[in-house]
Amino acid sequence: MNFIDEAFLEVRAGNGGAGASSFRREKFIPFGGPDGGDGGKGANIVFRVNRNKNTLIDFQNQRVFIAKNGRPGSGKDKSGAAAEDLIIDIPKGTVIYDDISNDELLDCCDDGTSYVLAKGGDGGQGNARFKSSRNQAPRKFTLGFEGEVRFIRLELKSLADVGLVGFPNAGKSTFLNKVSSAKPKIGSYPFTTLRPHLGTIEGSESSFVIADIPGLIEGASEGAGLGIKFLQHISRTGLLLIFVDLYSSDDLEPIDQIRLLKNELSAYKEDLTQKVSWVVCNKIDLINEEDRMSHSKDIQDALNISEKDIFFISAATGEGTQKLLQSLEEVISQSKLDLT
Ligand SMILES: Nc1nc2c(ncn2[C@@H]2O[C@H](COP(=O)(O)OP(=O)(O)OP(=O)(O)O)[C@@H](O)[C@H]2O)c(=O)[nH]1
Ligand SMILES: [Mg+2]
Repeated sequence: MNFIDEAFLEVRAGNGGAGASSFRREKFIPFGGPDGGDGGKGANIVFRVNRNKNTLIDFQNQRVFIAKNGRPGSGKDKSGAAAEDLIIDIPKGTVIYDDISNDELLDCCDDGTSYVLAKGGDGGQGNARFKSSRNQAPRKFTLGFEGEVRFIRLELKSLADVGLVGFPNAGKSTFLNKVSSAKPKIGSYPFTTLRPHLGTIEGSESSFVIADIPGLIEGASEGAGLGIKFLQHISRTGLLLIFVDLYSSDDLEPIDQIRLLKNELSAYKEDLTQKVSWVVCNKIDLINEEDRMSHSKDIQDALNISEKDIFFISAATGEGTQKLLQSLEEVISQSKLDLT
């Protein structure tokens, strides 16, 4: 299945039904008076968060949504029926923008919540409403009001606690496979991962979610490789793990990998270098203890990072991963506590 994380829609709420112009006509009642009822309200366009959806792919086929109009009023003081709301299901984590002003309209984070995005027009008034002492037989009625029309852009942003960033082949997917039940594809070639994957980690006391996204390369912000569009999926995470390949086939030293990755992160529209980030040096099974120590020292000196923010792991064998997960669980549960 394709993974689509952006969609452009036109939504048109229903118009209100017209009021009626009608007079009572009954035997033996010569001046029956006006009895035209009001029109019904047009349908709202409602967006509803649906936990069973995880992509915006449905909106590839349908981009225009038109809700029903309210029914017109009729004689005998009958109001027209209001039209039923048009409900559009979207995945949790969708952010809705006005595509014309670019304003953020809604951030749909909570399951099951519904939002009225375009209001249906009110119904018009029937002639019964215009009766007065001076005009006992008005013919006047009003048309219904038009429903709101909106041009919107949907952006799906994953709701993960931790994001993995690194060059292709650094072992991000291998790590997520090892520590969660998510099964992103692993490959010894670059860009094995083509879309974000989320994995839930069951810690000793609480659980949290890690997002694995496609690898970044130098120039990604200018479109190289798969670009930096996928960074939207880590833009809400509280913490980033910068994955470093200790056995890089490009012979890029860990500090150079980190610098290049940070350049790309800073080019994203929400400067992601402002986030808390830890360095995860992967593939320790392929290097000796001495090299490990010297890499640790180089990274600390060159990037002014404290030793506790650098982790050495082997995603393949699992060495070091438990310590990393425990530290993640601690800071995440702490930050959740701070928020409440
Ligand atoms: N020896 C060793 N190999 C590893 C380790 N972690 C990953 N690999 C190998 O590195 C290659 C790339 O792993 P992936 O997990 O697909 O890398 P990725 O970072 O997800 O790559 P992209 O999806 O392309 O961005 C695979 O051949 C893995 O088997 C490790 O800890 N030790
Ligand atoms: Mg991958």
